[in-house]
Amino acid sequence: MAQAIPESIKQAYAMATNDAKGSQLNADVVRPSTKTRITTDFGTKQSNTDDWLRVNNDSQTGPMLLEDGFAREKIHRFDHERIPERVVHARGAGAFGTFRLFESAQDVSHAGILTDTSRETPVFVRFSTVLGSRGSADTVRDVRGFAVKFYTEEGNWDIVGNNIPVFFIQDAMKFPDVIHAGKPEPHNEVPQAQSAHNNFWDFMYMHSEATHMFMWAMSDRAIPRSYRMMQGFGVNTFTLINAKGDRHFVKFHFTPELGVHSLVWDEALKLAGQDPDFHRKDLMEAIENGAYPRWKFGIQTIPESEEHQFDFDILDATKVWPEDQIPIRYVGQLELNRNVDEYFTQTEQVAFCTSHIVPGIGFSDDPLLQGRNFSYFDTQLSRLGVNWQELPINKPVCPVMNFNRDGAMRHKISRGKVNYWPNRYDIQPPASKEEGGYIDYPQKVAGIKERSKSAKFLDHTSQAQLFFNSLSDVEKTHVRSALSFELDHCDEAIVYERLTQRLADIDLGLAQAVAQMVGGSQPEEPGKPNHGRKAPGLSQLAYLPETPTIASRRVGIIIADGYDSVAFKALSTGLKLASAIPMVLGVRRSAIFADGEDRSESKGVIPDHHLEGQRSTMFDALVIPGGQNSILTLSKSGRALHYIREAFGHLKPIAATGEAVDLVEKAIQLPQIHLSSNDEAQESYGVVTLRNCQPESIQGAFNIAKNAKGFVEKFFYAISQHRSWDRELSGLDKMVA
Ligand code: HDE
Repeated sequence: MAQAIPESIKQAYAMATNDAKGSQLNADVVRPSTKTRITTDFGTKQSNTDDWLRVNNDSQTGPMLLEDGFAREKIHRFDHERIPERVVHARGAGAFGTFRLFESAQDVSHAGILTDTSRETPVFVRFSTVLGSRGSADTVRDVRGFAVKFYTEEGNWDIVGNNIPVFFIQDAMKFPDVIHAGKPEPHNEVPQAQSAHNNFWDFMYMHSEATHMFMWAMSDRAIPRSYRMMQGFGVNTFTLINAKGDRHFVKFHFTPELGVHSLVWDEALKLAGQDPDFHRKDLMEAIENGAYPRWKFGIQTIPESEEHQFDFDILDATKVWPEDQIPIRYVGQLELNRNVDEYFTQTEQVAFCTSHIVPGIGFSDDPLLQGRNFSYFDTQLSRLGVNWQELPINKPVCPVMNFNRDGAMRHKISRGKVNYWPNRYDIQPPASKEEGGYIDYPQKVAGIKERSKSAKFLDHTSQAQLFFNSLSDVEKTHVRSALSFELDHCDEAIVYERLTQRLADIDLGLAQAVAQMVGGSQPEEPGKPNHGRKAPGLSQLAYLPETPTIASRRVGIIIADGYDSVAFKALSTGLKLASAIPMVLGVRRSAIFADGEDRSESKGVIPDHHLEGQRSTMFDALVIPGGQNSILTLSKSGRALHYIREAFGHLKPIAATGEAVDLVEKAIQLPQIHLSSNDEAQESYGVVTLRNCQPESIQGAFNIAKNAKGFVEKFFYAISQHRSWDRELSGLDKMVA
């Protein structure tokens, strides 16, 4: 999948390592080469690492000797290679990058990272799914983790967020229950990485506070097209403290430059088998190709004095802060620009803690956050051991000076006669405020000790309605289908019966449609009246890139012998110029020759893949250049026809020139799709065709814009819109897939 890395990218890589974290990590990197030799863990060079020392007799293989310490060491080390996987978020992918601030937020925080616009702060980001084991598939329906470690000059700051802004529960104490209910069931360890089972939906019903979040989890947010195309949210309410000592409540946001895009469900299901590493590879491929993923970083802030002015509790993690009431202020940019050197030591051993904050940032009484602050540190102890903060990926870039000592696997060697404070030498005292010491906000606290929360926490439906009301029609349809899929996997009637009744608290039409599909009794009255309100920023269709772009989109170009080389070259060059990733898909992965190409003179084109090797699911769009013989071959190939049909069913843009227009017609067979019959480009439901393909009509400058006239422009614009939603709204996709 990875292409050769161009020189410019290598330079960017070198530059990216030239930061504080990069240089620190470089010192720890071991570089095996043809000049280095295998040694034991203790440095003795080894002459044979393949044959266990044994006693042979007359060239007959004899018994092995326990004496062979080299062999024993190799096996011992292997036996202990695994560490416990994360109890949640076990499956993930990570990358390094940079955070830059473009507007100081000094009015609300005195944190260096939020006030100093000249800084470039190194970061490590780990994306993950929640429910699956470490080896599970990337594209399952699930929440995605979005955990950012900022290596700031004042210490590590971790935002351990998700791609959905709310959570299932309001109190950390319920976390083990919601996770037990979502993970495979205890009696048979089924299903893997799925919420589609009795226990999950039973829990969703039993805890009505989960209603808002499960609506998000049933939306397209839970099947992202790429980690690079999803939002990140801190979810919990934190606080910011400015130099005057004023406190604001804050929510953190990351908004992707490429827009928010998802897979379609059938595609996600197929990808889970066809390429379980789809998201992991996508992230690596984009960074290797120099298409660095970027997010705008924003904050929503509420002054302390206004805490109680809202009809929801601002400390409740099952609620969003609606953007029409509390707008997002974008102040910075996150960019990922370097892949990891080694998965285990970096992506697996990275350890995030919500409790890791720096001066100028604080916690709130958000009951989920308070519990998280305990849990993350604790879980790292069992995953990595007590000295996990010394692992290269977790080490801050500023000095770490304290009297915490010893423990298993301690690396750091601290000099000196004293290991306590205060001491007779005055060694290593705490820092004053002026020296950058963390000063706790003097929050006044008084109350009754009890196990309950404020009354506003009891409203579990208003924002579930707000979310559903704010979705576009296609998104609403997807929620309905997702719920119908999930509840179809529940075989205990009480589970799907009760859940469909709960849906009536959100939207009667939704509840009735789902009940009809899954077999429950249809509610006749709304459980609770729908308030009818909507809020901006909840529908993901609102997050298209500001300027239409096809950067980093994977476009498959299908060819067989006899293809039209002019159309092929023009389109693949155009795609590259627009920073997309064209991939040649042949009927075989050995040389394919163009129409009229002399096989004795030319080496032909070596496709990147053949049609059986990579399926249509792995591409954002397809191009089929004409060429009589090529199209004759493809039209006799069931796989090629299925490729086009499947891409059509998954709402992907398809472009065809010359004879390939007939191929598309044969594959799709829908009179509703208008195909070009002359030298004018036709766009119809995301199918872009040009019958009489002249070189001048597919070459030259192009402008990715709505209502463009040219063939290439129309096709690129269709890709920039991600999918042809009209195709789905009119039901055409279901007639073909
Ligand atoms: Fe986590 N969560 N969580 N979580 N979480 C973990 O910590 C926990 C919650 C999130 O890439 C664990 O290091 C509790 C919300 C991410 O390494 C563990 C509660 C959000 C990651 C843990 C929550 C998250 C984790 C397991 C309820 C979104 C992966 C391994 C109060 C804001 C980080 C680990 C990575 C991981 C506990 C709820 C996000 C057990 C108790 C809400 C992205 O400590």
